[in-house]
Amino acid sequence: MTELNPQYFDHQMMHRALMLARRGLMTTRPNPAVGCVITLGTEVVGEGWHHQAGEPHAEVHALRAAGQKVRGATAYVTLEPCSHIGRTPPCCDALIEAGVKRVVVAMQDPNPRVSGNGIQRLKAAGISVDVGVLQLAAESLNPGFISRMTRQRPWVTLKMATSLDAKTALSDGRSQWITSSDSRSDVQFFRAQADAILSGAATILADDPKLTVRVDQWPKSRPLPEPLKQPVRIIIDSQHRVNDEARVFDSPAPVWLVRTTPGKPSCHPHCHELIIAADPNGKVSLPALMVELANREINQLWTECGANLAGALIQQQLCDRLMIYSSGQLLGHHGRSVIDMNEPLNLASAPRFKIIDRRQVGPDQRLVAVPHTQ
Ligand code: AOF
Ligand code: ZN
Repeated sequence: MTELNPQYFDHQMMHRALMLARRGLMTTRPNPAVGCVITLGTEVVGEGWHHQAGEPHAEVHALRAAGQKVRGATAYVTLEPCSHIGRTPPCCDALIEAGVKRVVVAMQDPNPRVSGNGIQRLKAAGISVDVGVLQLAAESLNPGFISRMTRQRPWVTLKMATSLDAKTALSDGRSQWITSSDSRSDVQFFRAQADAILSGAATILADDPKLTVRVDQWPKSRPLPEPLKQPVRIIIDSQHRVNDEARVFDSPAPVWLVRTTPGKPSCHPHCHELIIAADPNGKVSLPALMVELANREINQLWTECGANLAGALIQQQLCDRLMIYSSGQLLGHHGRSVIDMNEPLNLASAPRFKIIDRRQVGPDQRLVAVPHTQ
C-alpha cells in the first residue's frame, strides 16, 4: 500500500469541501457558502454544506451524516466554525461535543461576531486546529460576504454589453440587442448569484427591463438553483422619474427606489424607498448608498446601468469587477459610449483594470477585469 501524504490528503479533502460549498452559492445569502467534510482515517464519513440562512450550518449537516463515526475524526471546513448564537447554535460547540480530534479550516470567518473565536474555542477544548488550507480558493467563494464584513460595503460587479468598437447603443439610444441570446443567458447565472441588481432611472425609462433571473433564459449547461431566489432590484431615481407602470414592478421581488428626498408612495407593496444623502452635485451619494446596502445585508451587487452611473462607480472606485460582453457588431463613432467619465489628465492617471479572464460565449466574448493594484 502506498504511504499517505498527509498534506496532499488535507488539500484533497478541503477541495471536496469547497466543491460542496459551491452548491450553496445561489441560496445561502446573506450567509456565506460553506462546505464541510469529516474523515476518520482515510475514510470520508460525513459531508455537508450550508443550504440557506436559518437552516443548519455545513458542519451540522456533516456531523449528522457521520453519526457515530465522528469520535476522533477530522473535520475540514471552508470557513472557521462559528462561535456565536445566530439563527442557529454555535458550530464549534457541536464539533467539541461530537468528539472531533482535529479541525482543518480554510479561512477565518471575517464576521466580527466570530473572527477567530471559533478557532480559539476549539483549541481551548484540546482540538488540534490548522488554518489556511486552500485559503485563496475559499476566499474567492464568498467575495460579497467578505466585503460586507470587512469593508461595510457590497462587492460590486459592473456588467456591460458592447459592440466590437465598445459602443453600447446607437446614437438615438437603441440597444436591443447588441449581444447574442447566449450572452444574455450567461448573464442569468450571474444575476442569480447576486443579492441585488443595481440600475438607474435612465435605464428603466429607456429599456424598461424586468431585472429578474429568467428561468426561460437559464443556461442549459448549468443546473437551476433550488430554490431560485430573485435578487432585490435597486433603482437610483434621484429625480423621481420611475413610475408604477415600469416592468420592474411586474415581479413580486422587492424593488428599492433610491432617492435623496421622499416621493409619492408607490401602489406596489413590494416597492420601498431608500432615502440616501445627496453628494455635492445633488445626486445620490454612492458611498453612502453602499454603506446602507451593507447594513441591509447585500453581499453581492450586480450592476446593469447606463454610462453615467457606470462612470460614477468607476471614478469613485466602487467597482470591484467589470464584466463586459462584447459582440461582433460595429456601431461607428456616433454610437454611445459604454462609460461616461471625465477624461483623465494623462494616461498614467486613467483608471486601470487588469483583465483576468476572456472566454467565448456563443458568437460573443466575455471579458472579466478587476481593479489594477500596483
Ligand atoms: C459556520 N458554518 O456553514 C456557515 C457559517 O445566523 P446564523 O446562525 O446562520 O449565522 C450566520 C453566520 O455564521 C454568518 O454570518 C457567518 O459568520 C457564519 N457562517 N458558519 O460555522 C456555516 N454558513
Ligand atoms: Zn456555524
